[in-house]
Amino acid sequence: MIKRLILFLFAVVILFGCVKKGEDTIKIGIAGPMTGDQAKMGMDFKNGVTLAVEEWNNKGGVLGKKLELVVGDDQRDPKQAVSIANKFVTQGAKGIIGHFNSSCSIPASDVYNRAGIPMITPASTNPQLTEKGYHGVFRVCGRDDQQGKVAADFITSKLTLKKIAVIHDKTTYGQGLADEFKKFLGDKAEVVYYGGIVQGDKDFKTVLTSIKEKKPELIFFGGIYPEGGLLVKQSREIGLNVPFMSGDGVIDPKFIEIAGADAAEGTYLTFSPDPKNIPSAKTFIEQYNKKFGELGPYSIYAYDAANIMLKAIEAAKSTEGRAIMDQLHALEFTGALGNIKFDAKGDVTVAPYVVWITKGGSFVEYWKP
Ligand code: ABU
Repeated sequence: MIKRLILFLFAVVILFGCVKKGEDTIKIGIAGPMTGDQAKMGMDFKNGVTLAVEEWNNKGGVLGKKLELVVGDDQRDPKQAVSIANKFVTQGAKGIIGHFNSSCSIPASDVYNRAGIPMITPASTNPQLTEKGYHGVFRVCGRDDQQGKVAADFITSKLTLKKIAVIHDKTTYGQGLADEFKKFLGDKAEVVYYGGIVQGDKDFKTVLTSIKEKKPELIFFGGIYPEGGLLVKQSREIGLNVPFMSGDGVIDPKFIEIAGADAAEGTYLTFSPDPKNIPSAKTFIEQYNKKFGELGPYSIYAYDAANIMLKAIEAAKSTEGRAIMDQLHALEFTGALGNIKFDAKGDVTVAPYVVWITKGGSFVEYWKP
């Protein structure tokens, strides 16, 4: 009997200890590809969110509690993303920053929605994410129906090209962006080739040779930098020297590294304007450079997304999911990128896409619609 009582008391002490420990911090999940060929994107997210969380913790945290980051590596795999999402739920995360790939954010958002946990993605641009009508799903980036239109307008009105080859990587983002681009081209240009490649493949010379036979004036690619870089490199190697254009999934120094600076010269990319020209981004950039080096394309988006989530928790005076979501919908946030306000779907009210060009081994802003 006494033995049983001791065991019972021991269990109560352990249980109490766990609950107490869990209540000491507010957990924020950060999800993206932390390993594999897109790890640079995951690490950019993690760095941006880490900086935000450290700043809040140095000021005492939120609601009198310190913040604790829990990191999930989805390896850009939708199944892994769902598993990470379920793990965050079990761990008691109160807000999620992620994921990077739309193909991960969309299925993971089903899990967060069921669990009543708000998520803000810094980078998932596929329209379907916020078209599901989930109250707690937000993005601080734009959408591919906005980005695809800017790319199509640039090609038809600025470059005035008429014969376009369109390639995508068969992912939700890549194919989605290619389709939006094609839709906005309409009858202003002829799509002489349309087809998909497989993410992770390394040799695209067969498909590029087929494209060369169609004599396109430009190749548009919907996908991410590992394949984007190889497509540019290999198209130059087979003598296919037409301009190459892609979207925000390609605008990272890794693209130039993979393609080679000479091959990448003159490639066009749609993305938002350079944060270096945004006065409110100055302090963030200095701090980030000091701690992590050069900004990645989505580092500042991850930083703002984390700050927005934390401000919403503070304004809600609660870590209850619905209360945080309501604040995310109601508030206007002033971040490193400037003012951010979400519409009823959870999209940003302003998404200013511009066209960039690769010049001398760097990216520079080139054209504004
Ligand atoms: N938007 C760039 C790549 C991430 C994604 O939407 O899949």
